Amino acid sequence: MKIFTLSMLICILILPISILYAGDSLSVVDAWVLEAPPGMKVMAAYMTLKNNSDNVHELKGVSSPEFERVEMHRTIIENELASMVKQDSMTVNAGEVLKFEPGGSHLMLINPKKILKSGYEIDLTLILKNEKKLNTKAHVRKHSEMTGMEHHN
Ligand SMILES: [Cu+2]
Repeated sequence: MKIFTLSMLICILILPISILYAGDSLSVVDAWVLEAPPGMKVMAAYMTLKNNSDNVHELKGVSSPEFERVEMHRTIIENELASMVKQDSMTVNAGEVLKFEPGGSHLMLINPKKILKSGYEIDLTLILKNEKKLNTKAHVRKHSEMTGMEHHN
């Protein structure tokens, strides 16, 4: 069919262009929040930051309308004990990927303004150096929905 071939052609043409335009930017992919038990005052958020540019990008902070405040935490293991250290900024070097993931760096969402169950979408605003902002949506997931995790009952 003609329409089909045409749309295929458009797709083929658009794809390399969008990759090209991503060339000078920082992108955030797969942001999600772990559902917390009722009454919990903090939730953890995870995401992947991709720096497709030739410049260093610096994340200075994160905010969300659903929470009082958001902190960036790094997990450090010392004497077999894991502890979280608040970070004032996090760097994504040129061409590199920064992962916020369970057991590693994460966002700490503090004091939710309402109960946020799985399926809910949370708005996150990443504040970069030069006051540039990057918005993303993070889906709340149950522990059993964690990527790469099998759920057995
Ligand atoms: Cu933390």
